[in-house]
Amino acid sequence: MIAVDLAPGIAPGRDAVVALESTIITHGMPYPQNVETARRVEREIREAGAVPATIAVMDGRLKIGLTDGELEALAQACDVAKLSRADLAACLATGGTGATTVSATMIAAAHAGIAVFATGGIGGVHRGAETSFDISADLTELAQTPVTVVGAGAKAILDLPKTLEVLETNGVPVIAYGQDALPAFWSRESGLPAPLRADNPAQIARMHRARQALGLPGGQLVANPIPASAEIPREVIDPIIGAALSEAEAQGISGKAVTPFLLQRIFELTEGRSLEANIALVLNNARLAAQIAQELKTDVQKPESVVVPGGSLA
Ligand code: PSU
Ligand code: MN
Repeated sequence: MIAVDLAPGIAPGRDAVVALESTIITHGMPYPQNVETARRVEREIREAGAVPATIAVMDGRLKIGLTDGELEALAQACDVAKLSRADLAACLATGGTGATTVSATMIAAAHAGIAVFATGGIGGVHRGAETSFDISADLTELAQTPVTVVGAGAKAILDLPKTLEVLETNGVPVIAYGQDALPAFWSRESGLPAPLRADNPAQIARMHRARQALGLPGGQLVANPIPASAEIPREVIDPIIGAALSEAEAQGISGKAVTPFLLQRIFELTEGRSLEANIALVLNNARLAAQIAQELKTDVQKPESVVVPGGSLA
């Protein structure tokens, strides 16, 4: 048995709930901007009419929704484990504490009956994966756990064409929001077309329902471009990403340490601009996720049926 603590005020059957991850707090941003952002993201979701549920493991308990004190403790801790699908159960079984990545957050959200999750950007296929085999567990999670994940695309530190290929192979819909191009985290455009496009939250909710109606496992990735006022154009960020990647290679950084190392170095090399952009895109994703969660809730009450010869897929 595992201990699941659903915070008071979070009722996935009743409310439009948006799950939030905690690795972005512990490994993705420095203190105190990490906790400030976590609080602002929660506020943004409430103001948009939904209920936030930040997910983490604390002392062996799976927390769906954190108190402000827990958020602060997590943000200040410097030795918190980074939990993906592979580590979640072990952390719970041993009474540990850990921050959930996209994959572990999706598992916890689905377990609690939460269908929508907002993050910054998912992990993906790392550059050089043809030799390192470093492919984030986020991709295979999207293939099997029924949660709609709103991110600003995959992080631009990755090999984006390969990331799209793996998502395609695994049957994961990648839906650009309001544009044809795939966004690239800090930049609005990656130079690659997105496989799919949606222009409003209701369409995304219908796509989520249609997958359920077909009995398809897995979720979908909504790639929401960073607001134009906060973006770092590709020509500015690309050489910086290149420099950070060379440093990671020279220092032999590997495995779980790669993404946090790169985000920290890019923060330093951009003198904080990458963090400002990261905060703006997370808030933007939280707003969209709140709208999708509300649409999904209304959708449950008024399912839109798809008529097929001989029956209905609603
Ligand atoms: N989005 C951000 N910052 C982050 C992450 C997402 O804006 O730090 C985290 C997520 O938890 C994601 C993880 O799952 O980075 C990817 O790590 P890896 O590449 O090791 O799979
Ligand atoms: Mn990895």
